[in-house]
Amino acid sequence: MLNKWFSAMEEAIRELKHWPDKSIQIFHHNDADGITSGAILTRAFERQGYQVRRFCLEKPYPAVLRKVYEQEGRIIVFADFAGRIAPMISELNKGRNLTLILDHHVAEASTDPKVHNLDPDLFGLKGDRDISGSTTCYLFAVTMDPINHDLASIAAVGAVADGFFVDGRLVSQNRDAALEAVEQEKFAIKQVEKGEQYWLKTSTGEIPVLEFGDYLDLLGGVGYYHNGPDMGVKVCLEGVSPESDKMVEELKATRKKIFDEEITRLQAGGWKQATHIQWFHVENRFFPMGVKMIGAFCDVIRETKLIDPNKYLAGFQIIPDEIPGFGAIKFNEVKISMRVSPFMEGEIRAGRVMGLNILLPEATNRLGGFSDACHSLTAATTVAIGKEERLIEEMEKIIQGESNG
Ligand SMILES: [Mn+2]
Repeated sequence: MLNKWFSAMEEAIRELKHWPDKSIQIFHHNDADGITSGAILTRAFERQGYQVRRFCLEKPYPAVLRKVYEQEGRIIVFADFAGRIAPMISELNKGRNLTLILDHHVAEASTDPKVHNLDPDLFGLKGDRDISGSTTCYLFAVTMDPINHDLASIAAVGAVADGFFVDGRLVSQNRDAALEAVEQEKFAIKQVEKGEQYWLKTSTGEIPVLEFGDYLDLLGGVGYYHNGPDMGVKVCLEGVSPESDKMVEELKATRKKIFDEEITRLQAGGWKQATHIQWFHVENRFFPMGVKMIGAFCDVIRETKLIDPNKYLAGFQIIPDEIPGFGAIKFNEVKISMRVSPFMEGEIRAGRVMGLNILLPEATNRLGGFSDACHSLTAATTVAIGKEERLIEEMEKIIQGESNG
């Protein structure tokens, strides 16, 4: 199976080298794994002489993809997302652009020979165990040119930050990348009681990789609309600097201020109450933070006295009509993030109440929205602006076992 994956990558690289366009557009995710993926690919393609344009996305929104695929004859690369939507990308592409997908999430096969879905999930590896987005990009880069072996430590950072361990340790391809980085003296592995701790060796000393991952997550998430992802990629390739430290401190202060203000609003009666769901809407008040932050805010309050522990918790945030560096784009969409209190968590785990993975996607579908990451205890989808109240009502209907309409 693995041989097949490497053959598929070699085939894609052959095609890449014969493609007339010598510029590459990289679209990558904004978490630590996605930022390290973007950094690895940028360096690797630049080394091959390509002119690289890099765009960081919180999600591969269909509106963005439609605009991307207005182009023809280009080379388009997706990193740390898009594995599952290869069929949709194939439909949009229709053989016109060379597309490479370097994701590690659960994937579906491409239906366009010009769309190379190189997601290792299609070749027997598990993205939530064996291989991160960053390690996927790293192995692609090394297959393209062994000179890229020096990027192993960046791959290992993404793997640790994505947080998939077996008995507290990286395994499989992720582990191999980390061991390579250790050999290159850029990485250290320390045995601790419950597994391993990972350290990044830098010119200014050793940094715990989990801490460095948080640093990248902050740049990518809190700093999304403030050039944070660019700084994140720079930090991966060149190391942290006083400039990046300053940016991270400012972003932490921004997040604290915005969250504190929102908590004050909720205390002052900013809630809306349905029978089983308590919800609120931050409109555009979280800008310039990315839309991942509505989920992060729900995480902050879900265990506090701010919420009714017997109800589901939902927050809405408007998706700005802009992708940094890519330009204006009309989304007209709002993101909903849902969480639950520790009490409700127990109820869901015991099967006494419905999990968010059923409740939210079902209601979102009824309103023609877009479901993405839905798990039983955390879930997020998007719907058109103006449908917020109806989405809550649909969920109430589902909870009460009523039929559609
Ligand atoms: Mn990832």
